Amino acid sequence: MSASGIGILARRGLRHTRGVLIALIVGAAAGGLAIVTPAIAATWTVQAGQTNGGTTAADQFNAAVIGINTGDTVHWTWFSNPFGHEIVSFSQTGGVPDWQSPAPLTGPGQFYDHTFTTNGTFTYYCSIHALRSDADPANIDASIAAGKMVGKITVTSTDVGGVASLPDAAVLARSTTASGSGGRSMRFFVVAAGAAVVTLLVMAGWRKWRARTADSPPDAD
Ligand SMILES: [Cu+2]
Repeated sequence: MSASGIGILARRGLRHTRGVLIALIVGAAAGGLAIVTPAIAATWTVQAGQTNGGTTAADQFNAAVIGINTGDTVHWTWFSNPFGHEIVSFSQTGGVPDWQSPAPLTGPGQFYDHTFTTNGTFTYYCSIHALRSDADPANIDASIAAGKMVGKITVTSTDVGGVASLPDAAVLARSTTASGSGGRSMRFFVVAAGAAVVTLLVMAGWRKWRARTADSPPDAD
């Protein structure tokens, strides 16, 4: 093989190494995004025994209508009424509620948590102050308007950089935990910054590759 042939092979090898390096960097950035994005789930606090949309004692849920992301947790806490509030899902399997607090919440510090892992609209009621039929999806909006102790949760999947719809944002601003809302902004920031880095790397790699292809001597041997 001629000296120039070896030179061309060496150049090709160098180009190949750079291509692999750029691919590794892009892959690592994309992998980082995949790891960061699903790790953050929010917790939404709903006060049991507080006026819907208000701050005073009442046999209602303070955030009767909320929108959350798949994987988020709703955290019901006792606010008022020593007779207690029992959180029960409208949906049932074989006559048994799909989820419910193990016992009524009857005093300060008592809570019930449920994590929503599938998309959909979920309704629930306090079995001490409302009827199951009040939480029927056909009646839920009228029941909430009438001040009954029922609630509705809309769960939507998380798109990259997206957040859940917030149908009752004014109430949620008051009842959402700081870590929840902070987590959302941070997740959006990380995804946006990561996407920008990946785009820049791909553009730089493409430009370099084109420049080198144009410069290369023709394969004469
Ligand atoms: Cu109740």
